[in-house]
Amino acid sequence: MTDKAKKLRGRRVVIISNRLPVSIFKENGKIQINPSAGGLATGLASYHQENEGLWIGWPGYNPTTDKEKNILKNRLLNEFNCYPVYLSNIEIKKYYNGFSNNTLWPLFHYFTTRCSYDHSEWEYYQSVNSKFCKALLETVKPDDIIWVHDYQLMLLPEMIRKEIPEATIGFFLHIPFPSMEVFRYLPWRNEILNGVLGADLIGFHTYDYSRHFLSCILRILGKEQNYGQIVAGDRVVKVDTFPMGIDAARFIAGVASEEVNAENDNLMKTMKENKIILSVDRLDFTKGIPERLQAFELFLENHPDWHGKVTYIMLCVPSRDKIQQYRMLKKEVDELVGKINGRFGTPGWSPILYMYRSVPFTTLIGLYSSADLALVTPVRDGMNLVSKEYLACQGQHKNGVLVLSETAGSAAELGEAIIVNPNNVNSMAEAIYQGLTMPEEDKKAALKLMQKRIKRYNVFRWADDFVEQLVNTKENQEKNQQRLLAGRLKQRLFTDYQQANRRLLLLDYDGTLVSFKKKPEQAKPDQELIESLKNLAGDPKNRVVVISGRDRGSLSEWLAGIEVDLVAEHGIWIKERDYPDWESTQKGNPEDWKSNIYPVFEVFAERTPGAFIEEKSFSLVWHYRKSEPELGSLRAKELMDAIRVFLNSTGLQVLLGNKVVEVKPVDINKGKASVHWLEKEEWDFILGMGDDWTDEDIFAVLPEQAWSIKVGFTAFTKAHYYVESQKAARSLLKSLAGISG
Ligand code: GDG
Repeated sequence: MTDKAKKLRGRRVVIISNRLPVSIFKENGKIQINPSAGGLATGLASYHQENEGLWIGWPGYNPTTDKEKNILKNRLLNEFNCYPVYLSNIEIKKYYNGFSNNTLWPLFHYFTTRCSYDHSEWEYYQSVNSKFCKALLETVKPDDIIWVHDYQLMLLPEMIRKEIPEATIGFFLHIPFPSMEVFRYLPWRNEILNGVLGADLIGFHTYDYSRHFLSCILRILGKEQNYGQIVAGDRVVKVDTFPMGIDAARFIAGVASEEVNAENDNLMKTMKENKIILSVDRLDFTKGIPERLQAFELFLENHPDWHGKVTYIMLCVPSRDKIQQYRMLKKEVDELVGKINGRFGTPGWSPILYMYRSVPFTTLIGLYSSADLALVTPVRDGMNLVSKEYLACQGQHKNGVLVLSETAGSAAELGEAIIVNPNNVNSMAEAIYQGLTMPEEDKKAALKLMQKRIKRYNVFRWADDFVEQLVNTKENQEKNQQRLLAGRLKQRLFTDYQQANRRLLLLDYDGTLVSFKKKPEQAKPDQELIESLKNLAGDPKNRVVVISGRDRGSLSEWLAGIEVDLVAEHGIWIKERDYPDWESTQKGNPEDWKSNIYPVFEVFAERTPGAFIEEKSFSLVWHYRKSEPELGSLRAKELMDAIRVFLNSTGLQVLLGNKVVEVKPVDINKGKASVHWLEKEEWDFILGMGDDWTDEDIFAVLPEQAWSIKVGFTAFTKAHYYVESQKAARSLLKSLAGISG
């Protein structure tokens, strides 16, 4: 455990997932509490036991009386550190079998034609998520670290955030996050994304899933990311990759135990000299079971010399059998197994030994340790812990081979396995042959490398890593919070302003005074803004400068009659309030360079739907606000690279602004323009406010004691303070105007 994680010992980790790590059963009228099956429950249970946190979830059983509910609640709390959320039959039908497993599960695994989009199931999904939220509120303590798990509870982070704004919340998705093209099918896509964004840290098994999520956040919610950081209100939310591990030591110790050795001896007696192929999965359409059976059949067909010498033990754990599609899959698998055994079996040999049930842990690791080859070939799988568990159990009795599907999350870490396309039956059949005939040294070498990784990044490292990053993210947020211009800080600004006699206000226009519009010419000031600026500029103690990248014409027209100073085209033109005319800070003829650059801009505009060119007297601007955001930013970067070649020793520069690429003379920037006013007088109050990269030049030239204010949060700025939105910037100016008036 890392030092940082040790420091967290004082804080309790509260895990919330659909299922508890233990399930309640009633057998012959007696209550039994057993460990739950499934990747999340088995993987995290070891971590939970070690940390003595709290786990909130459904125990798989619904007590009928309040008395029974309380008795079981107390037992779960005292014996297992678990807190139950009881779900009614209709809730299980609609929220669990319905929206979770009939909508999100198939959609996130790319089975789009299996998805149902049922409004009443969506309503239950919402109400059950709020039921989990209520359960948390009943038991949460102020310093708890809350860790929400998986696709059944994607609305929960936002719900908790509303109730406890300062809470530390992590969210981890155990299944794949699909690409934008698939995710967008979901009618409630915005709600799901916003739900998850209530967390401070959002984790996925692989980089691809993180990438898909960030792309959806950009293209559906319009939120940009910066190194996996997204601004949600006044919080920076972090998205990152944490490939889940297993409790490797538990498996390794298990293999050495007497109980498992006895199981192995029995198995070996039945199997004689036969090689054992093994697969272990929940019976689910994502696991590629029919395709795998077809591959085994083809292997037997192609390699008759292996008949009677190999047995495929197929362990399928019953799953979601209330759903029609799962019952149909069960029928298909039963028939395929019957067909293959009927076709190749002999009185002394059944090619497939099919178990449709759950087995005890010792039997499971007995199977893992004695199998010569494991077939893990899901069509899609978030991670797949079975592949790691199998490897952990190998090496003591045998050096087994792993045949692994490229679409399992674990394939990203287990590159030494025989990697297959789960839909390519031919290549899977060949992989079985290759695995069974592989030289011992090759098997051993591959196994060693993979085992080393599995032991190192185990489930404890994984969970500590997540929790540590969550706490770091929260600490960073708190630091940022101190820079938010609100409360006492805002009051101090007002007092400073009130007490000053010579005040300078340097204000950006688009994104600061007015919101962004699809067309630049639509950004006219409204009456409220005109009033605020008139009041501010009318105060004899004030000098108000509007510093914009816009052309002279628009600024003169829109701000006519207000006593403000103006800067156009980032400082190419200056108009002081007491003079009627604009003055140029530039010499030379811009047409010379424009004729070279314009055609390049044009080519990129043609290749990028929605992009267009704006020509100003001393600069050229390529806008992509109306383009598809990912294509736009890709093209913007390409355009910058293409332009740079022309700019060598021309005295020009290319800048990436807010959805614009701009070429203009090097010595022009808003900072230089600001200096013009900064040097005019001994100011005793200076405020600079802007939202864009180009406004960073203003912040850079302001003296230390000035109020430099970024509009909208970003982790990377030279400004000392920030306001959360353009609306907040306007409201701040209105308050200052009120003090003036
Ligand atoms: C989800 C994601 C992701 C299976 N049969 C028995 C048994 N198991 C245990 C295995 C393993 C777990 O169940 C299955 O885990 P997987 O990871 O393979 O798959 P899912 O249940 O679909 O889990 C998956 C996982 O969450 C974690 O993030 O990897 O992608 O779909 O631990 O050992 N255990 C016992 N008897 C059995 O018969 N005792």
